Amino acid sequence: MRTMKAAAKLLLFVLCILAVSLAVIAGSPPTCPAGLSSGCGEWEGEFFPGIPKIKYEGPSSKSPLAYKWYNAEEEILGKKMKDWFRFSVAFWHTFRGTGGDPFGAPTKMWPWEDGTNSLDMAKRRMRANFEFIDKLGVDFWCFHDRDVAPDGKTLEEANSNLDEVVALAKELQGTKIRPLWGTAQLFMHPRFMHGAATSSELGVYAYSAAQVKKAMEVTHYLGGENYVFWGGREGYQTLLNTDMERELNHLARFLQASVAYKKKIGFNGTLLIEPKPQEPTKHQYDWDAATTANFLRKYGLIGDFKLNIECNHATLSGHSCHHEIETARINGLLGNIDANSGDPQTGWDTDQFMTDIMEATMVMLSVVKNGGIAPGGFNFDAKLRRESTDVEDLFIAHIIGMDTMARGLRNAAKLIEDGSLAELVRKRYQSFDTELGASVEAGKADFELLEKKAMEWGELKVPSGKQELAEMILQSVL
Ligand code: XUL
Ligand code: CO
Repeated sequence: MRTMKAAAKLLLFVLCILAVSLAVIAGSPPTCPAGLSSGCGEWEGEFFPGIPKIKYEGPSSKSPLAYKWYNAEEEILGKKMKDWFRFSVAFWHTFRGTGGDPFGAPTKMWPWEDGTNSLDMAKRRMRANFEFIDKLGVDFWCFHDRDVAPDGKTLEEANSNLDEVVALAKELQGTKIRPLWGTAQLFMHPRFMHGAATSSELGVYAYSAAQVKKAMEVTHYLGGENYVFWGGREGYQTLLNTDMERELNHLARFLQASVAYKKKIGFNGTLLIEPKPQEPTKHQYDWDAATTANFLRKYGLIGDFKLNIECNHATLSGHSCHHEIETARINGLLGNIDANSGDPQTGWDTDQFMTDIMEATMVMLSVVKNGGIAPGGFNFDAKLRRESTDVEDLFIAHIIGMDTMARGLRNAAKLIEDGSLAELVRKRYQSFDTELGASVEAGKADFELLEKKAMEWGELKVPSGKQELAEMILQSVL
């Protein structure tokens, strides 16, 4: 039995040697995936062969690889479309999204992937990223530290991996492209299971600080215009084991230290907090825009931070995206938009590209009122569906996301130029455009004066709110 096993092993070995020798004689090892050069080192040629630079062809175009509504250089309301939007590609979804879900294996194995998380693979992916950005014709990208470079056995090793990939990114960016924002991924590794800045463990708090320090440095090095804090696991599962007040105090200290470090390294980018209500924790501390604004005020951070509003997070918190954007705007906190959407029937963060033109129009009405959101922009924190597995789907998804927002902007401009919606709103409050109304708004009308007026006016005839008319006006521009 033993000798039979040994003979079989020997036969296998001889066959292997034969296969490898034949491959060498034939000129290329048989194991190199398509697209890789012999020796399996560098990727040869384009990552997206056959995909042209995406151009504006107008609404009558039937090409899936052309913009129908987004025309980068066209001026709308006195600003080029590209300057209203400052569109950005999210590295994590576009280049690290696998299509895996809790019930199923990854479905996407892009041709340039070799199934590893090596440094070589990280560099190859980075090259694919910049070809994608160039063909899409956008100027920005967003990243987490751990999406772009492999983690290390030690923090030093992780930092050195990051330095190596970021040096290549800087070279590939050229003079035009830069990060809309960078961030640290403080949620994937098991060390962050109780949170990062709100972890019950001091060691994790320190590790998180070190990671943010480094991520901020590389964002600055790459010319990034903003830096994002999404509170990955900053929240709790039950108050039975949680000192909420202490955790929030820690979070505030962490953010204060980040402001100090930003100043120390001369990083002028805006610091952004991205609210989200649940997922992964049951109760995330940055629940929504209003909760986050209150937190920033309480801890004296309101002048140092703005908000990054993500549409899918907005709907998870029971608000519409435009409600969250408007809440941020009226508090002087509208910094950036993670442009995506959820599914109306699915109660989690599905991160879909936005295709709802009505919602996009409402969003853009707020953005226009804000005078734009630069130095922020629109980041596509959105991913392909698990079942969308063609390379061209990456382009099609971004094109429809950009065209939807562009239609939103065009519609918002029509509404503003038409003026009847603004007039409807103005009329609704016209009772305050009086002497008494002005003194109410100036805080000068006391209760005695108001009681006298109420008695004088008697029973009131309260006018219609005209919601359906407002909806009719909105629909007339879609
Ligand atoms: C998670 C999410 C993140 C942040 C960056 O829901 O939106 O991708 O945008 O950490
Ligand atoms: Co986001």
